[in-house]
Amino acid sequence: MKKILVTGAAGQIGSELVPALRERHGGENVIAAGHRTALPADVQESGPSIKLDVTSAAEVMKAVGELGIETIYHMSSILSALAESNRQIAYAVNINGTYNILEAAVSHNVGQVIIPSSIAAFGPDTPQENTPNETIQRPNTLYGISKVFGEHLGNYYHEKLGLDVRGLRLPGIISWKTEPTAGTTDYAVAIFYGAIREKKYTCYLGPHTRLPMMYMPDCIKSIIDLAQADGSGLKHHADFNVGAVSFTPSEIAEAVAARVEGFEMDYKIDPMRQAIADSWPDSLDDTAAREEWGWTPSYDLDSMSDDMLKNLKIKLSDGG
Ligand code: AKB
Repeated sequence: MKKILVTGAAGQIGSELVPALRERHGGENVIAAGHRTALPADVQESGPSIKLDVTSAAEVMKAVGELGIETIYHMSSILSALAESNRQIAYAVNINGTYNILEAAVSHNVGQVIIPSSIAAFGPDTPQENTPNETIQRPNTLYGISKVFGEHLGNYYHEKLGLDVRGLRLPGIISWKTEPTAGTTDYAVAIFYGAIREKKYTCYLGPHTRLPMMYMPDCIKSIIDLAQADGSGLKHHADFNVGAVSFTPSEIAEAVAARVEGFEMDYKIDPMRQAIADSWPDSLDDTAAREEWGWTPSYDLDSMSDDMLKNLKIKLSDGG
């Protein structure tokens, strides 16, 4: 069987996407590629892995060619908050890395490339409620600019070079396995760690900052469903809105307090992350994803909070 390459396999999404793909396609067929951060033990033990610096065109070209790759899930990305303070690395990974992956894919006849985009591909001029799939984008963060670049480049490689590139604009992702720390939506993960460890959390976004969010099982499902969708039914390619839930810090705090007795949240606003969050949509219109490949999320705020607390308690009591 032809091989699947997952870049960014140590990251929040990559570390859960690899096991999901291995379950479907067999452990030996899914190659986990990481760079600086060590891969989680289960990813390392359940199939092959390589060290891959996506900013090196030569390394990417060699790996894709020598490993006989048929599909690439390009998950490497420097997230919004870190990208603002590390422009050079963010540019190298998010812009050059994406270009290197697409060029290697074309050179080695890769069948399909999945490149996630983000709600960060929108900006302060975008309509914030029920943001349409096609609308003004104009992001004002380096991460957002790199995501718009990835969408356009993906659509270009599809139209001009016949490469099957697909991508979706993911909301903030909530998960218990790998804690994200470089983004703007990460408060919605950190709140659960605070609740379990000390029954309190200090939030860096204001109480009424509404953002689109999604629980990890829905995120993995959206990525795999899009990859497997019949291409003949797709009008969009690298730029699908995918919605799930939308909430504010005060609403998730209420959901956590209903489940963790004595939980309290206070606020210490981080102006940089607040400005980023204020430039992003409150909610997404994902009609195109629903109509073209049958997207439907399963988790709402309550079911997500129940599952997060259950699994994170187990992880933290095991010393994770
Ligand atoms: C971030 O906050 O940077 C990411 C994203 C919304 O893409 N979680």
